[in-house]
Amino acid sequence: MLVATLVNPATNTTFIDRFLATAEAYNVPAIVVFNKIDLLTATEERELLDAVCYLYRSIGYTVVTTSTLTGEGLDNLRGLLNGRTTLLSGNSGVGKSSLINCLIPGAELRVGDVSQAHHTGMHTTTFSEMLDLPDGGHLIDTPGVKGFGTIDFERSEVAHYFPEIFAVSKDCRFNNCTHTHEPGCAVRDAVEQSLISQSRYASYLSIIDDDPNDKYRKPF
Ligand SMILES: Nc1nc2c(ncn2[C@@H]2O[C@H](COP(=O)(O)OP(=O)(O)O)[C@@H](O)[C@H]2O)c(=O)[nH]1
Ligand SMILES: [Mg+2]
Ligand SMILES: [Zn+2]
Repeated sequence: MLVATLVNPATNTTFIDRFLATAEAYNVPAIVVFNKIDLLTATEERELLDAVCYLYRSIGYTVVTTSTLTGEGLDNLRGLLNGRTTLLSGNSGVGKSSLINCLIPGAELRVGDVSQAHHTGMHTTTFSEMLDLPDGGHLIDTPGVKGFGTIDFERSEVAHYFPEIFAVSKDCRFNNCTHTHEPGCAVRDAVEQSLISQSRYASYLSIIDDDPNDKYRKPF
């Protein structure tokens, strides 16, 4: 489960796409949670939320929108997590620990920034930790992730981990098409026709441009 936020902080879409591509590569089902929706009060912000939810749902991902403040979306999330073991990932400050505190009464994970961090005896998210969900299943809290490399990806297989790009790539003229410059590329056509999102295509390009020696240091 990737926890993301559109504001405070704004999660980079490349980061979301790297996470999802890595989950695809290892056949781990992924869900995306957009948290802190209570902060999205402006019309443009609500429209952006609708657009990103639509984008990732149209690719086939389960997307949930939540607020740990208002409780919106939490029942939905509970239903998805029930009886399963789920690892929470996402940038620091998006509300992973807050979500766990809502889902597991008594978990009392420490939330917020370091300045609030003088409560001895409370948990800090400096290591991964597995907690029991009240109705069965487990949650694994992880420290905030700053970057997300794409370990062990061959340049030619990256498209396999973007389901909508992979589907369209069957129509490329060349079967070894990298979807960057080749004539008759169905993927670039689909991007031009807005059938594939610009941001997803940009994420694809950023992964195939990764320097294999520098995969852990990308600031995404
Ligand atoms: N407005 C708002 N703030 C939230 C929400 N969830 C968490 N926060 C705040 O965001 C900050 C970081 O939360 P935390 O759970 O520590 O994030 P983590 O680093 O991902 O574990 C804290 O100040 C929380 O109170 C939410 O749904 N809405
Ligand atoms: Mg935390
Ligand atoms: Zn192509």
